[in-house]
Amino acid sequence: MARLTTWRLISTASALWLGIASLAAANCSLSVKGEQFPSLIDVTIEDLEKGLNKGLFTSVDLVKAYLARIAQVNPILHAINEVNPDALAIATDLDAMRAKGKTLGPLHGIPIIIKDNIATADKMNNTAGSFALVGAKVPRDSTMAAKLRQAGAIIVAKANLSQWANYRSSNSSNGWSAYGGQVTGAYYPNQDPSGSSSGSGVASSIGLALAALGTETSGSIVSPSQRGNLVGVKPTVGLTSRYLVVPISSHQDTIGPMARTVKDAAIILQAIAGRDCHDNYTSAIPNNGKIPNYLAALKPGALKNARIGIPYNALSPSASSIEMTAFYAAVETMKKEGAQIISANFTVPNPATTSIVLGADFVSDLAAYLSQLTHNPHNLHTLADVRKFTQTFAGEMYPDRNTATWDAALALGYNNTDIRFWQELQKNYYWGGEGGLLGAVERNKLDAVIMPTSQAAGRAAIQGAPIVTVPLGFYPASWNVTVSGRGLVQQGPNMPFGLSFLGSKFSEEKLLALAYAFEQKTQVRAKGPKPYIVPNIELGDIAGF
Ligand SMILES: *[C@@H]1O[C@H](CO)[C@@H](O)[C@H](O)[C@H]1NC(C)=O
Ligand SMILES: *[C@@H]1O[C@H](CO)[C@@H](O)[C@H](O)[C@H]1NC(C)=O
Ligand SMILES: *[C@@H]1O[C@H](CO)[C@@H](O)[C@H](O)[C@H]1NC(C)=O
Ligand SMILES: *[C@@H]1O[C@H](CO)[C@@H](O)[C@H](O)[C@H]1NC(C)=O
Ligand SMILES: *[C@@H]1O[C@H](CO)[C@@H](O)[C@H](O)[C@H]1NC(C)=O
Ligand SMILES: *[C@@H]1O[C@H](CO)[C@@H](O)[C@H](O)[C@H]1NC(C)=O
Ligand SMILES: *[C@@H]1O[C@H](CO)[C@@H](O)[C@H](O)[C@H]1NC(C)=O
Ligand SMILES: CC(=O)N[C@H]1CO[C@H](CO)[C@@H](O)[C@@H]1O
Repeated sequence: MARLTTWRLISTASALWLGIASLAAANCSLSVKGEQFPSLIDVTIEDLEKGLNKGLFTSVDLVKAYLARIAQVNPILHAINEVNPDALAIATDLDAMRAKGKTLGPLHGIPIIIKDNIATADKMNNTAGSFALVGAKVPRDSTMAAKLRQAGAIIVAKANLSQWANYRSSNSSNGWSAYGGQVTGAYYPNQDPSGSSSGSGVASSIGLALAALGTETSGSIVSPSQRGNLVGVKPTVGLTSRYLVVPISSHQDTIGPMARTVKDAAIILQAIAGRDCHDNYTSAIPNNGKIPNYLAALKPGALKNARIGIPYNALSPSASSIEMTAFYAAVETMKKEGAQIISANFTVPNPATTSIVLGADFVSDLAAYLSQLTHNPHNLHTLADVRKFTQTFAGEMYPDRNTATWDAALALGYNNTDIRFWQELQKNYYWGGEGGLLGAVERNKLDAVIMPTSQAAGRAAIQGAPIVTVPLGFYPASWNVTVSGRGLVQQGPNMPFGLSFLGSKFSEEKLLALAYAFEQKTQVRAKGPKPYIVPNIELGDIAGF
């Protein structure tokens, strides 16, 4: 009963204040200056580039449209923490450049949203969702923000997230942060958006910008990507710089794109990948740091003769039958496309887990991040300081949302310089290496391993290997709703899920090519059900019909 009421409230609110998809059905606004133009929920970088070059609209129009879309849905979805007060001014400058015939590349003048743990040296805060960091200042842009700007992208907003990238509490919820509230997904009212890049996933899924950046330690890009019917790239640790990104673990953290198409994800990855003297893990990038041309690798025929492994003994026996049925149908599709499907069992299918690596890394890495702040309003230098702040600042909702993850990390009594940490790290490297993904790839000479995205993240997290997730399917429209402790819908009608391609380190070029071929063949995103809530402001509303 309570559930019904909530649903009805949201539906009414959507219809009255926000305009749901059906209100836009006249399609006037899908015309811009007399030309048909795709909806901002479907639009690609190529579409936007064409429209900008033709003069159908400007980047200023684009920013206005996206800001209006954010304003329409954010009171319900809480996907955005802050919008960039300088976005229109930046767009004006980029428009002027374009008018003079100069562009910085395919992202020139394209609005992108970044997760609120990737710092910018501008008016926006970098909070990780915590009041502890509101008002804090960084010495310069994070390398991710700087690279986006160098490529001409407009950072239009910061996305809400599971607070501290889901590294604080044992009883919080996906997508909740003290600073931004509770993110909910766009495919069903009160949908669990998954996390921790929850707002990035929602923003990209309904077009609050062209796409978004997320961060992943274990699952935080691929999981909200699948819940938003998205393509998510979790790059090899070290392909993208973590400089001035609020950390969990230097051994596992990575930053990647969450987009609606493989092509868009590849273009964004191209812009952000690369060596950075501020993050020495990037020195592991092969070929002297030269990044492959990801876009050129995307060929519809890439599945032909590809060697695709399935670690049957590592698939969960309790997995959802809906997801597994779609997974095996995908295997048949790949066979038809000429792929060789190879049984590639892991030698350690069910490794023990350790919380020590992340805990000890966090103690060290958080302190290192805090030490770089040029303004630290609450004078917080260690995890112990942040914990104390969190337990005493009312807005942090302690103890309703506890600090159990930090309590455990501090109870270790050591950090990642201790021999006990290194012993645990070696176990991870074995489980993810020879005993797991990397061993299976090497023994079977695979191009990739595939798994349902719900089961993939941990298999690549512990040794820093890459994953690309693509849309795979949806729960049926008649599916019964299941709800978590904090009232978020876990499974429900039309909720999307994904397929993951996992591979050896720095094999993104290959994984993107396979994901592209699968996407082009199946078109799951385009053919599937639409989100229940979609902003109805389109470019025509801003630039003129
Ligand atoms: C409006 O556009 C959508 C998507 O392009 C299309 O499915 C729908 O049929 C159109 N509606 C009208 C009334 O033209
Ligand atoms: C950043 O936080 C400060 C509060 O310290 C606030 O005044 C400011 O508006 C925030 N910036 C943005 C862009 O929201
Ligand atoms: C990066 O630098 C740190 C400290 O200077 C060092 O401990 C670590 O081994 C280096 N890592 C890599 C991958 O080079
Ligand atoms: C792989 O694991 C599956 C499931 O445990 C098992 O049925 C199969 O025989 C194994 N294959 C090989 C080649 O060992
Ligand atoms: C990490 O542990 C070492 C050895 O105990 C200590 O000297 C150092 O201060 C610790 N660093 C942090 C950030 O806890
Ligand atoms: C979360 O856990 C803390 C104890 O660690 C407890 O006090 C609090 O009530 C819990 N919150 C909920 C909603 O159960
Ligand atoms: C949905 O729930 C109803 C009532 O509990 C049950 O009869 C039905 O079998 C369920 N449907 C599915 C698809 O699980
Ligand atoms: C830009 C925006 O809508 N920010 C909101 C983020 O969430 C907090 C808490 O719900 C609001 O106060 C902000 O206005």
